Amino acid sequence: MLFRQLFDPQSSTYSYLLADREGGEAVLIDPVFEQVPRDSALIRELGLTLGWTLETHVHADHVTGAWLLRQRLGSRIALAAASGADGADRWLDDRDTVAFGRRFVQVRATPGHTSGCLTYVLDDETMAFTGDCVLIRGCGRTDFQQGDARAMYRSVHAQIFSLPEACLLYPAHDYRGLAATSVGEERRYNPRLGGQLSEDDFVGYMNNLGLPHPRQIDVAVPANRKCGRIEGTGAAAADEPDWAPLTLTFAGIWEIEPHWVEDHLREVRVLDVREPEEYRGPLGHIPGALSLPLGGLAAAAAMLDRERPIVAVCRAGGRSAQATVILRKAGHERVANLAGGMLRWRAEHLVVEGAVE
Ligand SMILES: N[C@@H](CCC(=O)N[C@@H](CS)C(=O)NCC(=O)O)C(=O)O
Ligand SMILES: [Fe+2]
Repeated sequence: MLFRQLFDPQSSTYSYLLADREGGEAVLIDPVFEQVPRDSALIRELGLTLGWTLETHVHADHVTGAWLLRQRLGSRIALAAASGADGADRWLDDRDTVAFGRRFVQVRATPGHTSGCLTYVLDDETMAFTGDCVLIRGCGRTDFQQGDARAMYRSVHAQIFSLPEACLLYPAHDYRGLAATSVGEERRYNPRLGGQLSEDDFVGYMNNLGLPHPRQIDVAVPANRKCGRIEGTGAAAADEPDWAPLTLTFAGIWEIEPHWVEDHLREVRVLDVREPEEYRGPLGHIPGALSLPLGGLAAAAAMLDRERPIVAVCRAGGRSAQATVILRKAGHERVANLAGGMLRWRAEHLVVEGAVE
């Protein structure tokens, strides 16, 4: 199985990508709206097909990426029947299973933080995704969204602490940068729920947390009750370039396909950041490309005109990726890296000047 833990620093949210390596079918637990470009890039680069997005609950602190991922990747949305949300493709109940290829997760109803909270347990019980029920040495708050401390205590003991000791637990958040825990550890050391602590001890603890409400609650809850559908944004996030069909890589670089560049050579400024001898060398260069080696780019960036978008190119696409970072820092917004550099340009037999055949 393929497994990735992904983090959204704004809301301290973890999303989890699980996939069957053989057929590439994947599920993504708790995607974050702003991270949809990143997560889509990873799914594409790993060659996966996203079958389902699975919500552990209606979040109060960030908007889910479920709806946007359905728009872009055709994934389907599943969450608890008890969540009270609208617009899902499947409504989940306790002990349902959701398959991805030959693998599946089992659904466990773990109300307490909200009345519609779910924990997803991997088929072999080696991992469980607890949402805001069990956190690492903590638990989700119970003071809004039909939160109920008694229900949470019972959920944790019946549905999570009953899993094998070695089962790893992955929460929806961690505010200290910790990544995972295990059933055995939390049974012993969870300061609210572990050891000999009783239900009444737990309720006393939870009634005295005194936490401020999440900053995003007024935006997040209404949006998440519609599975992350936000009116007015269409399918595109605000900061996505529209001057060409660019692709964001998981490394965070906006790339452009060589064929598009050849068809639009007059509309862009091609910036060749190789050394002068490479520019004049056997690979040749793109007609009209301006030679400006990477080492001198930061100093010269301000002088480049902003009329045309810039396409950076080098031998294989590595130095030019760094060039796009430098150009953006210098205030150029319409910038892209030529995917695969001159090597791919030549392999695709595109127009070239000064090459040795
Ligand atoms: N400072 C965070 C607070 C987030 C928050 O309250 N998180 C909820 C989960 S939605 C929680 O249960 N937190 C438990 C805790 O902070 O101990 C924000 O504004 O987003
Ligand atoms: Fe939450």
